[in-house]
Amino acid sequence: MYSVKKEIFIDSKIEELMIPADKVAHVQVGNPLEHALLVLVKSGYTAVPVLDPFFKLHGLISKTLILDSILGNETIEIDKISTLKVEEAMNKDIPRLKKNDEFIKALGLTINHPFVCVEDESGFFEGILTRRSILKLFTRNLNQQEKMS
Ligand code: 4BW
Repeated sequence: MYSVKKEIFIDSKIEELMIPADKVAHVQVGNPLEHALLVLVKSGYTAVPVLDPFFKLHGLISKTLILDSILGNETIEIDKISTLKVEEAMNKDIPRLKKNDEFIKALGLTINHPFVCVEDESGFFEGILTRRSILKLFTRNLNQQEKMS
């Protein structure tokens, strides 16, 4: 029987687990929703971070939020997709992490969020921590125990 060692909670560093900003697909606050939808469809992701031109983190945008914002009473108002801006549809109320936050905080946040944005002290975007990288960490740890037994 294998168990998760407590060291994993102490030694795991958000900085080492996160995907750095330059590898994260993102859109900008002023982009039309049409552009955001293209980025989401082409990248294959459900949601991506929203930044400003200085790389400050503002929120996230998802395919669902885009569809919701162009939904009329009984029709989809497709013209809105080129006039509405990302900042009008994005979710601003998102969880945020700092690189030096404790791993246990990140673990808790990824229960309800597939990824959590990491920002510096001034709110500049540094990357994302995904549920995948946390699951990989636990799987690697359990596999190591299996090899050693
Ligand atoms: O294009 C993909 N490549 C790979 N390798 N895996 C993918 C890709 N698209 C989806 N996946 C897998 C991942 O396991 O499906 C999961 C759910 O994707 P999502 O949420 O619903 O688009 C992925 O899980 P994850 O790696 O833990 O990522 C969680 C969420 O983080 C994704 C997406 O919203 C965001 N994300 C991940 N990598 C990203 C990213 N957003 C922008 N840029 C990235 N590089």
